[in-house]
Amino acid sequence: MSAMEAKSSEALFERACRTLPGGVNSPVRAFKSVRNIPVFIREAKGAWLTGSDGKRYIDCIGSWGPMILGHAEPSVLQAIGEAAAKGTSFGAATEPEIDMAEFLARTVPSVELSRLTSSGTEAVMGALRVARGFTGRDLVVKCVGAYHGGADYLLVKAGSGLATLGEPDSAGVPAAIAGTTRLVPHNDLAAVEALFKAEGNNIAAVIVEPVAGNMGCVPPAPQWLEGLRALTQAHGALLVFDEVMTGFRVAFGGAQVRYGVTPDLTCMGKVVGGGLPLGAYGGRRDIMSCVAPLGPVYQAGTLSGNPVAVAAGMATLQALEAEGTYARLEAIGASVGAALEAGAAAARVSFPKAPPVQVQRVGSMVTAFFSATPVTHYDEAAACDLEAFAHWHKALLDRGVYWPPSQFEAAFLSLAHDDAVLATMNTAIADAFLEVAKAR
Ligand code: KE4
Repeated sequence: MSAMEAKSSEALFERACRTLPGGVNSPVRAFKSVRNIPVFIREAKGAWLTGSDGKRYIDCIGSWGPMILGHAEPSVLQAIGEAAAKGTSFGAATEPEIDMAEFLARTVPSVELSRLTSSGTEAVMGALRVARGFTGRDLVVKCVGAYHGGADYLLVKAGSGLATLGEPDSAGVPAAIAGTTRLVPHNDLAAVEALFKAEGNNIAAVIVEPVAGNMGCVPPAPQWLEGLRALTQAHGALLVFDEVMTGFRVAFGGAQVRYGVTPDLTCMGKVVGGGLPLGAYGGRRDIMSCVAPLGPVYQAGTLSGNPVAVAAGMATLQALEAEGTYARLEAIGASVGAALEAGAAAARVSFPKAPPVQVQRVGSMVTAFFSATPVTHYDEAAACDLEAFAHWHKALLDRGVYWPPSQFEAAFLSLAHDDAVLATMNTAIADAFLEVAKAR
């Protein structure tokens, strides 16, 4: 333990709740859905987090995706230091922003022009405003259970009446705004087809997480992405891939490379910022030419393209371009996926009443669903045994593994999860399943 004295998460959480809503700056961090209090983190290195009390954890969240190289990676820290030494923000054009735009144009199939933002939410808002401006249409289609950041018209749930009509899913979202969104079940092409038949001439865009991560990890059903590509093309709507989570996570260049489907617009965040605030949206030249000051769609940001964030992002992306990176990430993901399946199976052999588990994984993002059947859309995720998940999450935490505190999130592994880390982690996974099974 360094010179800093140990501080319990309990004490820090109590103090935080006096001046921060719910004690956090983003809801999922509050551990509410696992009925626990958040672990306050003091520092991190590689695959390891150190709590405010000095306890160490193997990190399976990676700041919700960005830390794919591992924490405090030397090349990233050096890039940040060198950039910051030249000044942290100019609010002016800089060459590093051109370097990043050229990198994205070279590596992401859908991107010819791109605009940098400071978050994934802003990237999505920019992309969908461009889609509406380019098509002159108002409606946006999203999947039930998908999360695309905090824009009002995306914080919607399926209406009880018209199954597809968006209703506010957060206080403060006017019904009129939610009403510009239509909802379809994830992986349900027939539902999208029906919607286009009914309102196709007013649909500006379909936005999708090509691999859903915000209902837990749900891979695209066969022909789902291809079908969306064809339907949007046929009806003059734009296909928007929200690759904030999957971009440079499931493949170099994103899910559009992994699945061979090229959208009209792509939203990025997380990994492209290397742990600093940076998002991006980009696409076909004719579409992105709508963006101000070139075109009539306004979108701006004081810190957009911030030189320190761009430095962190570029260092991360350049490291990911190294030969063998994604083979290594696949092997790491496969090791954890196998440990999850083996641990759950062994627990059921010892205790037949143990809750059933479905492991769903794409590359280095993975979810253990406490479900007897595979999860292909949100309703099936919502039917999971959330009690069992919460118990399992705490059992992992007690064994030093920091897993996403929600059944509806994906775990993210990093290149720093080496064989020694995986051995420790996979043992904890097996023991946690046994603990849950015994309690049944
Ligand atoms: P940000 O505004 O949080 O950078 O990105 C929003 C966003 C957009 N699209 C997708 C597919 C996303 O997953 C996200 C953000 N993801 C969540 C985790 N599920 C971020 C964690 C949080 O909200 O604290």
